[in-house]
Formats: sequence, structure tokens, C-alpha cells
Amino acid sequence: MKLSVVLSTHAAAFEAVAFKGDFVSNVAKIGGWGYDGVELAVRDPKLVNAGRLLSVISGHGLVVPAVGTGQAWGEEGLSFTSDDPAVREAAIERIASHVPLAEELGALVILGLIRGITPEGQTHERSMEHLVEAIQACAEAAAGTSVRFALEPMNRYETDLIHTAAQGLNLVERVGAENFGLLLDTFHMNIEEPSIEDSIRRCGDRIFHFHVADSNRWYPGAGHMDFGSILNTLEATGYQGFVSGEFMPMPEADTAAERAITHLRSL
Ligand code: LER
Ligand code: MN
Repeated sequence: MKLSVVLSTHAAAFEAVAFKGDFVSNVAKIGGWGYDGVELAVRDPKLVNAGRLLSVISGHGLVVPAVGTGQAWGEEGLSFTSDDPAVREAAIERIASHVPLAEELGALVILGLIRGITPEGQTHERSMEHLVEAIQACAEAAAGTSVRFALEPMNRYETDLIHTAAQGLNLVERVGAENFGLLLDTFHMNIEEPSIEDSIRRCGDRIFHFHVADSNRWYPGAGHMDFGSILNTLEATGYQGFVSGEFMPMPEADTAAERAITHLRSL
């Protein structure tokens, strides 16, 4: 099982990104603990230099399985489901602008909070129509490249749109693009899924990426989730991708990352 951990290229407000300080020294530490990759959180590809990122990352024997995009919503308010067409257009453009970066890094593009939250006065169904259209536009923008998109079902406290794997699969069907699948995150699944293992089995080869945090969003092993069973089930689907740690820096980032890899490797 290939393991990565989330690292922001810039300061970030999202609390479950353990690493967001000095990029170069964080990459060195992550490589030193034995991780295979770093998942990058990038608000705007214009702010990063792919060549420089790659040389630091590959210098430590690491790769980039995925690029997270949620800061564009958290810090700039870009949303696929805004009632303002200019905001929806800007969100689509921002995600499309990740395609060349993702292609150079060999990464997939995560669609998490960029889907937004249904604005007051807009129906849920209208938001879903906007969401389908936006993802279709992004999938089209990546046509002819190797870049894939992964929508992350997220718990009810963060969005009203797509909480469960079943809803995610339904969206995958509505979008109907080969380069569009799901990112499952054990923290959200622990809140929303009747059975984490059954949902993993149901998603099968539509699982493009996988986030791990324990029930309390600390590192795997710090809560009450059964990662042996979860990872066995994931492996049985034929999943070849990364298992990526997205957890809070508790008790602090270095200890969390080290304990996460120790626990996951022991399984
Ligand atoms: C992002 O991967 C995630 O899991 C969300 O909770 C972000 O708010
Ligand atoms: Mn996640």
C-alpha cells in the first residue's frame, strides 16, 4: 500500500492539513519517515512552480498522487454551485487551470469543498444541476490528458451536497465521464456511511483516491476505527492508488505523521 500525507504549499486555514509551514523541510521530513508521496493542497496553480516543486519532492524519492483544491473555496469563495454564474465560471476556470499542473506532477485533481454549499433561495436540485455541469466542463477541459478528477463525499457539517458514497456514485453516473471518480475519506465515512467496508466495495474501481484519518480526525490509530479491515477491503477492490493521511496536527504534526505511518505499515 503506497502512503502519502497532505502538505499545503502555502499557509492554509483548513485544520486537518498537518503540514503547512516550511515546504522544503516538511518534504524532507515526510520522505525521512518512509512515506511514498505527498498530496499537495494548492489554492491557485499560478502561485506555484511545478518544476521547483517536483525537484524538491523527487529529490526525496517522493511523488505527488493528488492535488487538493478546497482552499479556493475556503479562502476565495469559489464554488461550482453558487447562484452567481460569474463565481461558477471562475471556479470551473480555476479547476481547469489545475490540469497542466496535475499533468506535470502526475497527480489527480481533488474536487472537495469547491462544490460549495447550496445558497439560500436555491433548491438542492438546482445546485446538483450546477454541480453536474461544472464537473462535465472540468472533465472536458482535461480530455486528451492523463488527468483525472475525484469528488469527495463529505460529512453533513461541511456541505449539503454529496455526503455518502452512494450519492457520489449517483453523481458519477450523471456526469458520465471516464476521467471522473470518487475520493473516499474515512473521517467523513465514519460519520455518514452505514458500513464503511460495504461502501468501499460498492465504489470498487470508481475509487480514484483515498484519505485516512481516525474517528477523531487524529492520525490512524488514535481513534476507534479498524484500519486493518478498511485497508483489506480497499485492497480487495483492486485499488492501486495511494492511501493519503489527512489528519489534524495532534498532538503535533511530526508525531502525528510518524505514528500514522507506523500504524498503517503495521497492518
Ligand atoms: C478535504 O479532503 C476534506 O476532507 C474536507 O473535510 C475539507 O473540509
Ligand atoms: Mn478528505
